[in-house]
Amino acid sequence: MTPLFPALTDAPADRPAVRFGERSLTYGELAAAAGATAGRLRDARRVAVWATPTMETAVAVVAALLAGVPAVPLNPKSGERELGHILSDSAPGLVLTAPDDRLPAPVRDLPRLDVDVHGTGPVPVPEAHAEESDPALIVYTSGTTGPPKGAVIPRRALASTLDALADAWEWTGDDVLVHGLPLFHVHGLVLGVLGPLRRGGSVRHLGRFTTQGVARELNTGATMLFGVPTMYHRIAEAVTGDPELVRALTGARLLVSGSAALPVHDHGRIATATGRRVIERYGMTETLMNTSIRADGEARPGTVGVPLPGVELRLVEEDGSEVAAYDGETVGEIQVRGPNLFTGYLNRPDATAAAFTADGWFRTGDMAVRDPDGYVRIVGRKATDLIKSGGYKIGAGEIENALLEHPGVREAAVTGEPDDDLGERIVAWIVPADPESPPALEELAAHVARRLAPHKRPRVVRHLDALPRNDMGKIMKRALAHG
Ligand code: MCA
Ligand code: AMP
Repeated sequence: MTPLFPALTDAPADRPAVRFGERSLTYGELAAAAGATAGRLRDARRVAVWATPTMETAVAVVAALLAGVPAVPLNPKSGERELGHILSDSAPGLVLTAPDDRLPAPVRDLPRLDVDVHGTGPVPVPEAHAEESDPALIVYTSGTTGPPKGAVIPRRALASTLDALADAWEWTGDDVLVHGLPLFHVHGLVLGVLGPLRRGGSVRHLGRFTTQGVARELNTGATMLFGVPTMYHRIAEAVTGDPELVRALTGARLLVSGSAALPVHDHGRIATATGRRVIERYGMTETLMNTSIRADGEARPGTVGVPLPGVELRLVEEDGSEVAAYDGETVGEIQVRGPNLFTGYLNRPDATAAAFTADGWFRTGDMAVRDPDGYVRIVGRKATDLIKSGGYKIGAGEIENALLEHPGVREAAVTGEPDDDLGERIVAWIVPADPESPPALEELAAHVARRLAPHKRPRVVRHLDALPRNDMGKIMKRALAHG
């Protein structure tokens, strides 16, 4: 297949590529460092990347792609239980880290390769003879029950989604992207790091999202901003009374939100303060990007735009029949097909088979309507047991399982509740083992954060005498949420 990153060999060596805080690499330096690291991966079958928001992560992932070795990004804040599952499921041969990283169990048991961002080595050409169907990344994503599944993303999907976005957004090598997204998910890693590099442009990562960081970078040459709705909500809160932020947003070429719905209220506040419209795109770990508002199209708040080039999208009713109407009313499940799709869940043929229809469409589980001109409006989700909090997808089942391991918990149910900042907040409904001394929120939050990840911790705990159950003994979550 043609190279994923032509600019590594073709761009002027002194062209800026990646910046994290004070540290930056040009294309020449990135090619040398990633080339050197790639050279050390030749014998690896699969590698893990300790995906801190640092230069080392960017170099490590580019190196793995150059070497044709699939990379598994790890959330460095994940707890032992979650890391243990991902490592045993994906069985990486080594972990790529920054030299000063301290690794927790069980990651520290892997052979480690410290990435030297100043290393020098030839860029493997043509990218280790990789095929377009070869796995590029394995990204873990939560389901309704059980531990996260590894979505196997082929090289073809990376190339096609990034090129489709370039078409939709008029994204070129002249763009300078700023963001503060985590690098262990598709949004921050694929769109936010690999995207600019495929275009021959540059990315400035904030290390940690702040509205001040966004303002500083957009006021000093950055042209695009990517963020989850929580970040735009925080921008909307800060923008009135912050002339620097107003100037930054007003001058940006493109403000893009994704990973969850951006409330119309926040769209409106940003538009009122800056005259600028945030545009939304819709994707999934399994599908990469499916739809977007186009740079040359109408920014219509509450919609995620139109299917990207190469992506087939249909709405399907409960009985399997296709929604023919473009009436803004008839709801169906979004199903997609195209070169942007993953190839399956690692070691989970059952889950993979269940995710596709017989004729090869991927069932997203997202419910939507279509406007007469094809704009897609997401109106809900099939599974009530999936929660989107801060743009992270979180399965109720994995948190319930973790809560049930706490000695103070007899029964547990987890739901999502609307939250202005996070979109949804995680609520734990608990039947305490001892009603006289129920476990406190802080205790349960720390328990979940330690096992799974801090973003999966409950933000609210409610104690009950018993969980509402139907005749079959199944917990009635809707009764909880509305009770
Ligand atoms: C708090 N913390 C704790 C605890 N309580 N740590 C351990 N135990 C506890 N009990 C720590 C947290 O680890 C964190 O540490 C800090 O306190 C604040 O935590 P939190 O409140 O969770 O963070 P936040 O500041 O509210 O984060 C908001 C955020 C974040 C920055 C918007 O949610 C975020 O980065 N979201 C992005 C999600 C994303 O990229 N999703 C893409 C997947 P510290 O201070 O050290 O950080 S979706 C996708 O990829 C598809 C394809 C798509 O469409 O995009
Ligand atoms: P993840 O599994 O973390 O990749 O999350 C994918 C899910 O995020 C999708 O199935 C949607 O439910 C949601 N999502 C992503 N982008 C948007 C958006 N712009 N509007 C609404 N939901 C979105």
